[in-house]
Amino acid sequence: MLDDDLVLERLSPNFCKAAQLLEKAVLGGQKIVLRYDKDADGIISAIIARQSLEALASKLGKKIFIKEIDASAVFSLSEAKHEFGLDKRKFTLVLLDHGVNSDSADALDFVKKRARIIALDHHPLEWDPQPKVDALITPFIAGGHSGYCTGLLAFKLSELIAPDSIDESLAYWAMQADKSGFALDKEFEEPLAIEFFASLRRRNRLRDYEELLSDKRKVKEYFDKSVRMTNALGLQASGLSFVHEGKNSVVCEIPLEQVPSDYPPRGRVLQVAMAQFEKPGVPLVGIGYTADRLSFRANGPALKLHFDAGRIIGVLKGEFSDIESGGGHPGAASLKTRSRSMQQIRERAVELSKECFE
Ligand SMILES: [Mn+2]
Repeated sequence: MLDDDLVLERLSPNFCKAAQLLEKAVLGGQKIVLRYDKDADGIISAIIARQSLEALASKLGKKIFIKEIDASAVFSLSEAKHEFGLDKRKFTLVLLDHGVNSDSADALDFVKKRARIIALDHHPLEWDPQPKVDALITPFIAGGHSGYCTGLLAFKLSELIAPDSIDESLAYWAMQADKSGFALDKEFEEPLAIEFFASLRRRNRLRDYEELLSDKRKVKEYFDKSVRMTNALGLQASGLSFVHEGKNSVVCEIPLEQVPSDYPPRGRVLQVAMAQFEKPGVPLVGIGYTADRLSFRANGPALKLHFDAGRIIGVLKGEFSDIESGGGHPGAASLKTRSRSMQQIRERAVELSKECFE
């Protein structure tokens, strides 16, 4: 997979370091903790990690001790204390699809005293986490971009520790889930089915996901349910939208308050809602909002004209001091704020978006 890719080639020493550490951990009978973000990319990369580690262990004739933790995208100090405070023996922690943003610094410091840390992540880096971890695999230290999703990174690592142990499809599902440019054109049902399944129960084991993936009927059922749910909420939201039609662009404000906080992802509901205002070749920007969150999505023609949602979020952060966090890419970005100012932020977001097409 992507054998001549320059970014992956530049990351090769990091991949090797991670592979060495994992091999050492398996040989030494050390516990390995897989801590993964609970979205399709995170879950899939954890499945890849577990399967390849098991293959490695059986190749080495060793027993393996894997602990799974499904997590939110943030790794806080209190979580680190709760999860690892009682660990006396050295272990190896693999962070998948989260954990190297600066918010995680204290957690990393806490864990580093008792563990070797390997981090695979593809979220934009606003600082250098390398001193805090033992092996860092992120496209952003090698001139890459977030299209190198964690499922892809985990697959490349599996090629080192246990070649041919992993079904390539897993990596392609992850790429589709995270809208990577490396994804195949074919639309798979598995990514949505995995996310839907993840939302059903507070805690699933990786084995439960593997079981789901081996049951094509269940995959189809969950996929259909997910699509129906997202479409219904999206249509409802589009009916409540406020649409600004410019001469050569459309910007719409879409309320997402009625979307449950756990599922489906608001971004996907926003996509469905804004698609109702799509006109062929016309730049379209959707601004979804709740009381404290605002997110952007842009269509292809808008991106062609260099619309950049991440840049607009940057401008808004400069103008509104009560925006707590925010960022993203040209086509998808979001921010979180204290609710009082949302009305003004929304107005300004519309203004800045329209300006891009004048
Ligand atoms: Mn991801």
